[in-house]
Amino acid sequence: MKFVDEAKIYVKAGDGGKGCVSFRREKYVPKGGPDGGDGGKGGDVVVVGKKDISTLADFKYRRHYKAENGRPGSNRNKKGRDGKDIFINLPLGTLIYDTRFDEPIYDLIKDGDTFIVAKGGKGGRGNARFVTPVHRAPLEYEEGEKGEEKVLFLNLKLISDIGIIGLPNAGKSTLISRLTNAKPKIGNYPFTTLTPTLGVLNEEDLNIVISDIPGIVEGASQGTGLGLTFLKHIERSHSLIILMDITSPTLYNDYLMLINELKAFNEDILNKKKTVVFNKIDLVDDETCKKWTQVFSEKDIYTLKVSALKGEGIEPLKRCLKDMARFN
Ligand SMILES: Nc1nc2c(ncn2[C@@H]2O[C@H](COP(=O)(O)OP(=O)(O)OP(=O)(O)O)[C@@H](O)[C@H]2O)c(=O)[nH]1
Ligand SMILES: [Mg+2]
Repeated sequence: MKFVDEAKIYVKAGDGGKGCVSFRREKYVPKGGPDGGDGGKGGDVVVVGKKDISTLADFKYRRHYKAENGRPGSNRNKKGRDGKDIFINLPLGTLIYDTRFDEPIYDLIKDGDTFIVAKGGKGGRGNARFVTPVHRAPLEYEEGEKGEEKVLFLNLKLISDIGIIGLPNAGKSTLISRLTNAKPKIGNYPFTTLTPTLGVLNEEDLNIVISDIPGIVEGASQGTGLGLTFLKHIERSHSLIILMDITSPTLYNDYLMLINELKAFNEDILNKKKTVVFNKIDLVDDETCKKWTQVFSEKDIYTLKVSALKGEGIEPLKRCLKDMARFN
């Protein structure tokens, strides 16, 4: 299914049912008392967080969500039936905005989380409720309250502990498939990954969620390549793996470029804990590895070395990720 991470939908809660005006008719009782029942409540529109949904793709096709209206009250003090609620299932990490306001009204984080995005209207009162000692035969009743209606903007920002970022072809997808249960597409060409992927690394008592996003190229902040829109999916990660292809002759400049693009997107991202990892060490000699380690350490950047393909260095990396997760 196509990955979609934004959508706009219209939601309308049910209107309350109208109150009833009625009088009891009983044999031998010339004038029965009022017995008009209240209207039922309108159904709510409720959003539900679902861990098995990963995209907002459904909302490209269906944009209107209406809950049922409450039924009118009837005679013999019978209350109208309440309208049924309607449930909209959303992926975890969906921020929900009422388009009239800037701040989100809710952030769906946990599986099974629910939130009422539009409240159903209250049912109107029937005439039986207007009786007073001096007002025995009221004709008053209330209309039901209108249900809320809103236009919602849904903005999915995936929730992961650790995000993997790097240039295209650095081996990000190979690494996530080595560390977790994720099985993303891997290819020897740039932009193999077109949509973010989540995977879970189970280590002792920890479940560390890792995300793999499309590669970032120079000028991404200006829209080159796939741009930077996918970076929003690592905004919530507490730490980052910056994965570098050690076969690049311009490794340190690649790193600076990446940092610049991140900065252009959102400076806060640079405040996250970062681990720089050199990948593809199986393709270079020890000299090259030492040289780059030195270049980075002179800038106070500590680096780990792995071969995501061959599995070398993966255990130390896992230990490091575990510590990052534990002390975040
Ligand atoms: N020799 C070697 N090749 C690797 C290693 N890691 C990844 N590769 C290869 O590098 C190529 C790119 O790997 P991917 O995992 O698709 O890279 P990516 O960073 O996800 O690329 P994009 O999704 O396009 O940004 C593939 O041909 C991998 O087999 C490694 O440690 N050693
Ligand atoms: Mg990839």
